Amino acid sequence: MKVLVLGGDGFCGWPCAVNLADAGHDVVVVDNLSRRKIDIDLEVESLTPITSIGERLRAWEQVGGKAMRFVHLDIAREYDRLLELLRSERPDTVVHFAEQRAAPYSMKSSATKRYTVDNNVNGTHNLLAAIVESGLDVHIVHLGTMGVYGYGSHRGATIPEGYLTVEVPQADGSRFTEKILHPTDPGSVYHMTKTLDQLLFYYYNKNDSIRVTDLHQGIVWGTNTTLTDRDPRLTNRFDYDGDYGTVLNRFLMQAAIGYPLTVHGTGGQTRAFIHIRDSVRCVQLALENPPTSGEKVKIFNQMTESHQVGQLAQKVADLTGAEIRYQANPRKEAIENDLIVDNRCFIELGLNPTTLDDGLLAEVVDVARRWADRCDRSRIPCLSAWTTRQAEAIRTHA
Ligand code: NAD
Ligand code: USQ
Repeated sequence: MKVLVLGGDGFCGWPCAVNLADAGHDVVVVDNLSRRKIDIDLEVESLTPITSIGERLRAWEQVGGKAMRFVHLDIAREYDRLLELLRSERPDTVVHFAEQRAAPYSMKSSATKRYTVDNNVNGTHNLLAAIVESGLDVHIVHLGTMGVYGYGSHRGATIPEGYLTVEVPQADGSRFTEKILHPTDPGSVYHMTKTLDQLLFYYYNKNDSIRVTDLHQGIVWGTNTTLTDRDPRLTNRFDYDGDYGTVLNRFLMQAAIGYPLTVHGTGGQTRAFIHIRDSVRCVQLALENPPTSGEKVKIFNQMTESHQVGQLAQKVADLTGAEIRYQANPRKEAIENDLIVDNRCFIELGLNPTTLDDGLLAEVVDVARRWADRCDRSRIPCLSAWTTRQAEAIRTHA
């Protein structure tokens, strides 16, 4: 298959692009390198040293992978070039990772809120409009988030894969049932953009029969896959800072450098997780099992397990002897929540979930130890506060 990987230089996108090329697909990586520029602005770097995109692609070709091409393009701002790219490449599938993906970054300031909305919503809409204008039949595989469902109380209900069957009462006392998009409840401006994406897909699927698979992905942990491990120049990025680092990788990195594990609030927040190797595998499964013509948007919950943040910290502490430090929560989020998730679609397609085993956790700690001297400890605290109230709480507890 001919595949465009939008955002293919990023944490999830790079190992995915390499995996698709290895599976024999004809891959074009499309990225505006904005993630690398944000690192420069934030004065922080991936814990693992990553090479330039050019070097990555040369290395991939040299170690025996099927060559990939690179197109430097901003999908949110360069509509005409995006359309031209679709017309010239005529892809079967576009895998769409190209969004600003950090909730704390999205909540830093009005400027980062506006950038996140402009970038994410325009990027997704440009892609949809360009596919319609091109007249091509392209399958979009989009990386969405479990966060669209929200982390309030689901009162013990299992979160279905995208759609909820509801009963609607009528004036005459009768009821009818309908399958609707699961209500959304975003917890940050970033998460809100993903709920808007979902609506854009719904509309373009209904109006123009665009084929879409929307992957509601949980928090990705781990760093390399067997393919990015093949050569140091292929190494994947490892975000650890307070804006881009995600919780489990942060705990593992903190344990590696002897920094107390930063649990927000009581640690009662439950979240969905998936290892990077499974994330890569899921994207391939989604791409190779497209919706049929006229089928409504396919929504898969791309996660393998749920964990409470405090329990994760305890598990890492037990494994490494790290200390845990409870912090004022910079986010406005439920202190505690349940999270039961249906993920049958991928299991039925053959996903064999990688669970949180000690060996894999230790592997991430080893990677972090190896690059510990690249860590800037001053960048570890999460300082992006959701409201002035949270900002004050962080200041008081500092
Ligand atoms: P990332 O920031 O590492 O990668 C995103 C890539 O997209 C970057 O290389 C960036 O330069 C590029 N990009 C952003 N805006 C662009 C634009 N307008 N035009 C072209 N390129 C652009 O993020 P990631 O962790 O790889 O996440 C990828 C996708 O997966 C995101 O959409 C994110 O919401 C989703 N996701 C990530 C996680 C996670 O834990 N990392 C979990 C669930 C969902
Ligand atoms: N948390 C801590 N300590 C930390 C960092 C985070 O306790 O040092 C807590 C947060 O308060 C939150 C939870 O851990 O309750 C998860 O935070 P996170 O930064 O790991 O994840 P999140 O902000 O939800 O975002 C990440 C990705 C995003 C993706 C999302 C999937 O950055 O792109 O969409 O995970 S999900 O969480 O399922 O919505």
